Amino acid sequence: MSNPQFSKLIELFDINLNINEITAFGNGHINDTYLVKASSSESSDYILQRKNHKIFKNVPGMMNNIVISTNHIRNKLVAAGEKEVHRKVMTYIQAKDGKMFVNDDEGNFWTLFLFISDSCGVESIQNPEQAYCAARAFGHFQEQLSDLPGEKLIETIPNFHNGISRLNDFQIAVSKDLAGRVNDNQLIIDKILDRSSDMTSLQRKLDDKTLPLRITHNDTKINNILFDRDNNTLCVIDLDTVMPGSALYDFGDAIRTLGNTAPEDEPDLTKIKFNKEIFEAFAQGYLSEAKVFLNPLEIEYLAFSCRYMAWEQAMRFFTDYLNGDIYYKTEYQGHNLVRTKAQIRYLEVLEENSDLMEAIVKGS
Ligand code: ADP
Ligand code: GN1
Ligand code: MG
Repeated sequence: MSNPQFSKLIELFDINLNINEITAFGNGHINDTYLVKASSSESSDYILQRKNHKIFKNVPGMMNNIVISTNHIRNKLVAAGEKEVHRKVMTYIQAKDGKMFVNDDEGNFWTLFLFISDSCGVESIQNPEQAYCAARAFGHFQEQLSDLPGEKLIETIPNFHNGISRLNDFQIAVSKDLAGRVNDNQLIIDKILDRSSDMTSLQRKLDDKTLPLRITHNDTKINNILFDRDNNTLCVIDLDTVMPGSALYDFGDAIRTLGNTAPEDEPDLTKIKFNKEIFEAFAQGYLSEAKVFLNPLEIEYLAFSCRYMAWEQAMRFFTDYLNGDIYYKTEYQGHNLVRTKAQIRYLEVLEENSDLMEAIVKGS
């Protein structure tokens, strides 16, 4: 898309903005993100984002979720006398027609939100203090939304972290074998299936309501938190998947990236290790915020949730590989297979450390 086309889209939003430049930004796997720099330093910068409507099939519903949850958090921050509210919660800009998105000629959905200046995201955790702060931010986010009635929010991706439904999608992908990739990868299939009965127990406990549904973030990768220059957390971003879910998804998904000494697509499996100090700091930080609303069974399942999210993610990457790489952005041929192998190795590492993790949670 050319700059005049971007400018035409931005004009549809309800702001006055003289644009200096628009550049591609961030490295998410789903949406397309652009930084919109204002020509005057007096004016704020913005982020223009094309939402992936093949994945988020109900963008208006998703934006409604985001408005409800950010307004809920904003009201609390204002009531608490917070001075820098726009740095502590995301601010989405309305279009001139009152909607929270605009459409281009091809039917794509675009959203605009305030760029939080002097902030940075981190791709890999630097030290236990940072993990403690990140955990508090995710725990606090859940706490801020804990009194928001769940019925108000839709499921932006139905059954997003439902292990039974994910397993079903995986089994369909294996039986269809659309890309002819099953034969070479039987060991991976076995490793996923061997654990399926244990792993789907989480969903069974949600289905019979032994575990509660809450409003959760559902994509708690470390790069979905913004820090300021002094390493303090500012706010949780990437709110597309905020919807009813289990608190365990957020804890487990954060440890999926934070607790791993290597990136999620590390090809050298010997580099994948469990970072005990980071896990300890994260568990302490999370529980310092979340102990007030979690029930005992949720706390008991925290260490398990880390294995669950690694298993689920391995299965999601592999399902996409079998389907011919149609969901996640990939950087090279076989990227999803590399991601799958790295997630499975990480899952094995977590299994080797499960007693230690249980003990750390108990002591936190
Ligand atoms: P994706 O869904 O593709 O992961 P994100 O919404 O997470 O996209 O945005 C991509 C990156 O852009 C983030 O990792 C972060 O570095 C940066 N970013 C997102 N929102 C903001 C914001 N409001 N202010 C500053 N930077 C942001
Ligand atoms: C996607 O959009 P991004 O990169 O933050 C995915 C997550 C996965 C993650 C794996 C909507 O997150 O669920 O855990 O990739 N988001 C969606 O890196 O599927
Ligand atoms: Mg993101």
